[in-house]
Amino acid sequence: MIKFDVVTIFPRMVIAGLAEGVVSRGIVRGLIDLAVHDLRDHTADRHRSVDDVPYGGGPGMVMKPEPLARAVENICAKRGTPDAVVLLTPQGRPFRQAEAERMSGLSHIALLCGRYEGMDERVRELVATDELSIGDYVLSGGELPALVVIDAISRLIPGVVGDEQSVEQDSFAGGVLDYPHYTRPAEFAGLKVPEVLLSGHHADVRRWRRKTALARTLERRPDLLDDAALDDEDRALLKEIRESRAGTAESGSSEADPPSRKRRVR
Ligand code: 9D3
Repeated sequence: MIKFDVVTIFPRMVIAGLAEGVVSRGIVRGLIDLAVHDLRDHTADRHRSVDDVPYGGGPGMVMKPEPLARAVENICAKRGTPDAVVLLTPQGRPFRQAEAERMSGLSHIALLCGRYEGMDERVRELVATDELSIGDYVLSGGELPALVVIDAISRLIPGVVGDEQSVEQDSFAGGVLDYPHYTRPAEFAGLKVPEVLLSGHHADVRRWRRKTALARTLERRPDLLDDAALDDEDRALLKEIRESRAGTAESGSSEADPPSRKRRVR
């Protein structure tokens, strides 16, 4: 059983985001214990203020430290002291699968969602153990990132995802992109499923999938290959891919990605 506590000024947004799918099932199955806390319930003033003007001037508002600190104290008192108190901020280290794997080994994680220009820096100094960002784009707050982090961690908890094999495969793929998937019919809109997938030759299928996965990764996300878990067969396949490409002119097509046949309307 893993415990999550989320602190936010938009509790309904967080609850709605977790009310369906894998996390919801994990909660129903008793594998995940999730509590969402309204930051305004931890204010002390008549107006229930959660933000104030920045010292030093400048645009926007800053989240006050006291309500956030009180919300975390309340979590400690009522739900136990979390193993991690995570601030979701654009300044955080990038949240990746390795981080999800590390955190899936913890028992209790609190997530604090920022809004406005950010949180008073003393929250980071006094209550946070980790600061995470989910990527280099500007969002309006930490709620969607908190949902992303909870989803990625939860699906690593045994029993949360129905099909344990698919979770195993994600880690087995060793940090390369997925291979192309096909289902029936064998021909759709004039496009045929690659012959090898119909052949019943399991070793050939496995090799084709690994090769197309590696070719796509090389083409779209070569950065992933630096950290990917590659074996000798993978390195041989990558050599084949690079060599078959060497003579080919750059034309937006490859064995991983045949040219798009979509008819574009201009
Ligand atoms: C427009 C304000 N920006 C001035 C440089 C700073 C800024 C403050 C707060 C930008 C975004 C936000 C709100 N975003 C988050 O709280 C956030 C976030 C994100 O925007 N992108 C990726 N990951 C995350 S985690 C939290």
